[in-house]
Amino acid sequence: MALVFYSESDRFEAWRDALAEAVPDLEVHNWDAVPDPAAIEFALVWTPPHGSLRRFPNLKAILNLGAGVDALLKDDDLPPGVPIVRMVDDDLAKSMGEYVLLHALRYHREMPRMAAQQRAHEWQIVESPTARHCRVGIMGLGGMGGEAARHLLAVAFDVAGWTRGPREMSGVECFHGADGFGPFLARSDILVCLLPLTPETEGILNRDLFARLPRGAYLINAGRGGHQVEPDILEALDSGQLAGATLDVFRTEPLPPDSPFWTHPKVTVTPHNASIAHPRSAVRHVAESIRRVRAGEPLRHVVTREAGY
Ligand code: NDP
Ligand code: OXD
Repeated sequence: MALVFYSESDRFEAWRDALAEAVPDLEVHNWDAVPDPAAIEFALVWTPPHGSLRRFPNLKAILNLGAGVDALLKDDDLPPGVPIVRMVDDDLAKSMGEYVLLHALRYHREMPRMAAQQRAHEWQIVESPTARHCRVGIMGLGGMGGEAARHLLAVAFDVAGWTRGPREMSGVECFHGADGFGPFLARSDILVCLLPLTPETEGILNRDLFARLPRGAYLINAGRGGHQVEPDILEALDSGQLAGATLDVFRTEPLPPDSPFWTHPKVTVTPHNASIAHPRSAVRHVAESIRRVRAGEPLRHVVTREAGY
């Protein structure tokens, strides 16, 4: 059995070594060094070139190196019928939980205001209520959103989630679908976007949505840049409808040097590193998918191509 690897942002050697330990009898080949394409049964990839996976006629599974499969699904020439498995990993989720908790606490404790006061040598006491008085709304309660919710609940934020279909999660007020969207937004002092980018969610972070949030709400987007209507974010910040935004993802990445987000006083930019899959932990998920294929067991975390996630 053999696996081919493609990524411009993950290290082949690190994955090769992790796989050698986790699945010792698996042959692992880098993209440009595949001796026999017909022997390849697994593709472990992040945004391979358009149409290129067709080159492997015996693929049994495409294993995505990230949780989001939007970039992969842009390829309209993927091998038909081959299951696509998205990345699901404990460390990946926990890292996202930390990111969301960090920025929610920063807003809740008004750290941007404290920083401005410090720059102005201004000693002005600002009282923060405890987190249970702060309502956080998470768009998407999957692997990422679910773990973000658990991190926020651990410090007693008042947490709600919004999903496509009905969901239950202990301690979280759950909303779903179009009917649930308005009430969900109306109770989100801090809005967190952890949706996948799909035809339904493209451009969802727009002027209409911001108008339905409490005035002075905060936005944390670690989903995808494609969720953002970026001029609408700037407009909402400038009008005060949004008090601040923490953005990990952008329409164009890397963020161009002349983007107004870099210097906007109400914006925190992070370079799409809210959470990154590391082979030392994520190899378990890859090995488990391979084991399942070998054992003839159904794969888990398979993407529904039509839904886009
Ligand atoms: P999952 O597939 O586990 O969860 C997706 C969630 O989004 C589900 O709760 C789903 O609802 C909900 N959802 C999907 N479509 C809609 C819709 N139209 N309306 C309302 N809710 C919807 O994905 P993950 O949690 O693993 O990942 C989410 C995204 O996070 C990734 O696609 C990626 O874009 C981003 N990400 C970003 C990272 C970063 O570093 N910035 C790192 C990792 C991921 P339901 O439960 O009903 O299916
Ligand atoms: C992912 C990401 O989808 O890193 O995993 O964005």
